[in-house]
Formats: sequence, C-alpha cells, structure tokens
Amino acid sequence: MFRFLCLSLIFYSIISTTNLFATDAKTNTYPHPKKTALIIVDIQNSFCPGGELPVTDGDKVVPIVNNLRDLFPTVVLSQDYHPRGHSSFASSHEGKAFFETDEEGNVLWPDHCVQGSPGAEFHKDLVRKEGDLVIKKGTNPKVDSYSAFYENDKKTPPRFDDGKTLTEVLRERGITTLVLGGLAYDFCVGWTAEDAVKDGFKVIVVKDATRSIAMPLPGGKTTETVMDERLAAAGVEVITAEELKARFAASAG
Ligand code: VGL
Ligand code: ZN
Repeated sequence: MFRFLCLSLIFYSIISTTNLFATDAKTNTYPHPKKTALIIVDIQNSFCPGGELPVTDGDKVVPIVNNLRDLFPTVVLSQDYHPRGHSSFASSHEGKAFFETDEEGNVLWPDHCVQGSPGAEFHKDLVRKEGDLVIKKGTNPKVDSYSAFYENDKKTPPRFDDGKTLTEVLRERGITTLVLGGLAYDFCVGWTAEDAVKDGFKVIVVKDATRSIAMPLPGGKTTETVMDERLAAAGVEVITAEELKARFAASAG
C-alpha cells in the first residue's frame, strides 16, 4: 500500500510538472488572449473601393476582421479624421498633385476622411460593438498622423475624448500584446505597429487582414515591401488570420 502511494505521488508529480511546463511553453510562445487587444486600423469608406483614396480590395479585409474580433476582450478602432483643408491633402498645396511629396518630404494625398463626410465613416459591414474604443487621428490641421499612437511628429499622441492616450488606456487594461489589421498596411497599419513596439507592446500584424497602397519606389521596391522590411526590423510578427486562430486555440484555457 505504501509503495502504491509513493508511486502514485511520483506519477502525480511527473504529470503535474509536465503540465506546468506545457502551460509555460504556451504562455511563452503566445501571451494570454485576455492581455491581447485587436486594433482595427482605418477601415473607412475613403480607403475602400469607391472612396477618395481607395486601397485595392480594401473592403476585402472587412469579413476577415469581423471574424477575428470575438477572440479579443478589447477592440480598438482607429479613425482617420481630418479637418477640411488638412495639410496632408495635395489640394492644400499649390501646384502639387497627390502622391507627390511636400517641401518636408511628407506624402500628399487626395482629400480623404474629412470630418463629417461619408468617407470618414467606417465601412458599413464592419462589425462594431458597444465597448469598442474609437481613437480619432489626423485631427491636427498641420500635422498628419498615420499612427494611432503618435502623430507624424513622433511625439504628440492622438487622444480619446477623455484626454487619455491609446497607450494609457491599453496599459490600464493590462494589455501587453496587440494584433493589428486594417488599412493601409504600408502606411497607417505599419506606422501604428512600429509605435506600439516603441511603447513596449508585443505586436502582431495579420497580413491578410490588411491591404496596401503599394506605391512604387526607386529600385523596384514598393511602400509595401519597404514596410515588410521595417516591421521585420522592429520585431513585429506578420502572420495570417489562420495562424493567429491556431495560436489562440493552442493558448486557450
Ligand atoms: C492613410 C494615407 C493617408 C492610411 C491615412 O490609413 O493608411 N494613408 N491617411
Ligand atoms: Zn489620412
């Protein structure tokens, strides 16, 4: 009997240690889903087919993002929200066409996401729920903001109506990891991902939940291939929606 008890104890310890290790391995390869937030970047009419700055197949990300959102207790939507006559619009610069750059090298765009216009609204099929956080950006007439964390001056954060920054709100909720999708990969998604890394978050971009503007650059590169390189250098993981789901399944419970 004593022998049996001892053996059971040994077995029990082996099993529980193995389990412990398994749990550790899982939490190491994937942080807890409860500490992970989804950031849906700029899925607005201006960036979808028919909009003023359409991203090819921009609307195709809508069902993919809709399908992912229930994995996350915190969902943030960023909204590009420019005042009329914004400095990032080519129309505000005499003699400039869109996709050219201004005197400081900033890319100039067609008028888009103008406050109060249909272009600024989220795509009609994008699922939104009570409790979603909406962060508006690009509201400063003089400075553009590709990122939802910092304007293009790299220091002024866009703020929620209560004055808090996105980083503050995410930290309050104990969020350590961010999953990003939306438009456009090579501008607002990519810049948001880079700033999130700077503020200490682990960042995953779901590539098939994004589309790129893909402006051609000298040397055969595009703004998309350059962003691939930038995100790799920043330590951002770029994976597919299927891969993300598999990881969540593996780390659940
Ligand atoms: C964006 C250009 C200008 C974007 C926003 O959401 O990627 N791109 N404003
Ligand atoms: Zn914009």
